[in-house]
Amino acid sequence: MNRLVGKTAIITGATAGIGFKTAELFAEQGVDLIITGRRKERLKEIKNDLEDRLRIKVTTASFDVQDADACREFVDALNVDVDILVNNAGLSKGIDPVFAADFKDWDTMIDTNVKGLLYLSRLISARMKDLNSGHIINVGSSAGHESYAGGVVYSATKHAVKAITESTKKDLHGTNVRVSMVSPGLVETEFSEVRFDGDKEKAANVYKGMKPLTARDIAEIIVFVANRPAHVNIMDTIIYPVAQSSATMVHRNE
Ligand code: NDP
Ligand code: 8X3
Repeated sequence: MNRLVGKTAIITGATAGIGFKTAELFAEQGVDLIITGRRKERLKEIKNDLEDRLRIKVTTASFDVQDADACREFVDALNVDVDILVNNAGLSKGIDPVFAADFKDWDTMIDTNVKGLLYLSRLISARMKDLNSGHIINVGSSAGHESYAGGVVYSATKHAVKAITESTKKDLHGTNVRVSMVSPGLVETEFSEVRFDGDKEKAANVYKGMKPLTARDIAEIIVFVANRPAHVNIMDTIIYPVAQSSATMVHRNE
């Protein structure tokens, strides 16, 4: 049953990976989209493609979620009621241990994964509360449930996303606004290339000898979470590929 047709969804980080696939699958369900990311040209290409193919309305907004003023300008300019916010924009930088990592990488992860997600949650949840309707879906991670060596700050940011999701749900207690989190394990997207500063070989090694999740696998879960009846609030889902059993237990064929 499609309960999504005619709704409007904001998806942050829709220029690639999970965000892009989520945009496409929502569009296939008849959802109008507001897609964001820093890559303006890519947003335009996606808008043209989805509007041509799927006859829905796509609005684009290019800004950096680390920039609080830009987040505010984006939300102030919205002239529609938002039914769904998918807080997906995020990244990991580096895999160094705590005693050797780069402060700049830490700032980038905290400012994007935590502060960016908070800015948009603050601004959009206020509107949803006034409307007494809406759904915030945060993209967390298996790393938000289990920390791993070399992932000190990435794991911390995703543990923060879990805490933010739980508090947001409680802050909106008694309203009809839903708050959910989707927590994937290894998904092959641009994620590892970004983590390793464009080193494709290092990125490919993350998924070597195993079948990782695809962006579509996770987008399907996000759409499922959004498409539940209005009284059903899925708090979290942890999704691993079958070859993964924890952050570091990954079965690989030689
Ligand atoms: P991708 O690198 O493929 O996509 C990341 C998206 O986030 C891009 O669209 C990028 O857009 C956007 N983004 C990054 N930084 C910013 C910023 N400062 N401002 C605005 N947009 C930004 O990675 P994934 O699709 O894999 O990642 C999506 C989410 O899923 C992230 O939150 C990630 O932590 C999470 N995740 C990923 C997993 C994986 O294994 N891949 C596993 C678990 C969770 P642009 O560059 O145009 O700004
Ligand atoms: C991403 C999962 O294990 O590659 O959230 O860091 S991992």
